[in-house]
Amino acid sequence: MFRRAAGVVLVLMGCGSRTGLRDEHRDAPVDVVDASEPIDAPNAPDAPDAPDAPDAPDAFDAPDVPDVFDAPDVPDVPDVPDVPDVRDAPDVPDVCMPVADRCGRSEVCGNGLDDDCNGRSDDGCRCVPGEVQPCFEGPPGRRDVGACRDGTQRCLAVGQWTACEGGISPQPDVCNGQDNTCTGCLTDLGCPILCPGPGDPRVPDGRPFAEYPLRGGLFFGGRAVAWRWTVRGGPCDQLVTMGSFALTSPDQRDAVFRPSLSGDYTVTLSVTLPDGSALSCTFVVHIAGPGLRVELCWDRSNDVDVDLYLHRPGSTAAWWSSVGASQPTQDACSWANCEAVIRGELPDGRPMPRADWGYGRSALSECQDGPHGPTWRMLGFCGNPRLDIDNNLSKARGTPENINIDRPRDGETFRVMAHNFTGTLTHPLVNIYCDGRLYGTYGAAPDLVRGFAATGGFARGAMWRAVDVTTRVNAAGETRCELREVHPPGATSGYDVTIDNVRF
Ligand SMILES: [Ca+2]
Ligand SMILES: [Ca+2]
Ligand SMILES: [Ca+2]
Ligand SMILES: [Ca+2]
Repeated sequence: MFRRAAGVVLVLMGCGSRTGLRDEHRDAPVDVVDASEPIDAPNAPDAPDAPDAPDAPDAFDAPDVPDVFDAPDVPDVPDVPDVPDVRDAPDVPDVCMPVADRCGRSEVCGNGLDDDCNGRSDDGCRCVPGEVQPCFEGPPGRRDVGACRDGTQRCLAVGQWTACEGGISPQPDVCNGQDNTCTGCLTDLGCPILCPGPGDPRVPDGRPFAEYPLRGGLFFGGRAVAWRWTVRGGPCDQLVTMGSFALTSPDQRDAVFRPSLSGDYTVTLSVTLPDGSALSCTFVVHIAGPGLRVELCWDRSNDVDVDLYLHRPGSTAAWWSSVGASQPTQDACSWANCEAVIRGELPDGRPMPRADWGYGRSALSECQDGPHGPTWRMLGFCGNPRLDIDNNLSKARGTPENINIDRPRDGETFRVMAHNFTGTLTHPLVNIYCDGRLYGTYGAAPDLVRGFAATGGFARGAMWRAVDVTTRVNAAGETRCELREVHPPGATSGYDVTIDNVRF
């Protein structure tokens, strides 16, 4: 503990007054967005002019309006591949044929669909606790049609799926440029607000730590008296005080969203018109970091220090050489050997070598906008593996913690462990993202990790071995993951939490 505290002080002295993630956000240059980011891709539309343009209602017809506004004007666009029961006469070509709902008599398991159209996807199906799957809680035929978009559902410890959360399911239609009913028939002509659906170039994928401009003028070109942006994030955002993102100028036409984690973020824009009426858009922004991203958060991230460890594949060495050891072994990536500044020490007092598992270093673009960006820029590379955020209550608090491997190899297995450094009882939560998709979440309510506290001060204390992650990387470099939750030795369920036991 003392050694580590001293290390923290050194870091602070050596690297200036970086007192927390929030300060990092404030200090970041406003124009960080550069041409390499997807937001500014060449085909991204420009924001229409200021909202007080004299011919505001006609703004969408202006010649410089991006093409995307014209897309919804085509009434016959929806491609209806298989409509088994065509009720309308075939001699009415101008009437849009809604997609078939494809409701069945029974639920089909494992597809994330509500096959029997009872309002719940994969209800009654068995699943592996902790796993997460994409899901859609509308009629199966409307999945990915119009505004509809998948959410995710996670498997509870009882082996059943939660409700589908975070997606967009069919809604009564409102005039907003979207096919809200998700039937493939868009009737939204001349609407005052034009909301984006999946795949819309106005809402490209983003990357962790990169600023994501939210430009209200892309969606509403009329006169407004008030703007309001809200963002809802992933599983950790229900737990940590600072959340997985920062949102600046949320009451302006143009706001900036800055995510620190992979995953799907639900963004809502609300616009108040001069007559007091309101319009709104809700859409999903996908933030995709490459490779494997392990994220840890806990419910007392302001006053309890928990540390994330990722074990080197091909080794089952203990996490520490002994219960009384002051430094972890080098077979894991952690605060000791994976941050921009190395804080771990060898027995002779020299700094621990940086974790190197043979992947090569990553380009600066992977980490330079993160909380340790200035130090990584001085080094000229991003570590790989790398600990991007260490919530250690001095440099950062109220944040999640995460470890990334930007380019993992195929077929390697990594064990994820959380260590309660402070010792005070808290409930940790681990999320596993691969190529930006959430594959698993462990420790979320109601399946809290129990007994994650240690008496007796700063011995090795409470450790939770959460999950073994096996990476599947194809020839194109795409990463999928297979997860196996870790249970106590000999058990087939339950969390593997130990006190003062440093075994793998
Ligand atoms: Ca199903
Ligand atoms: Ca169902
Ligand atoms: Ca609509
Ligand atoms: Ca920590």
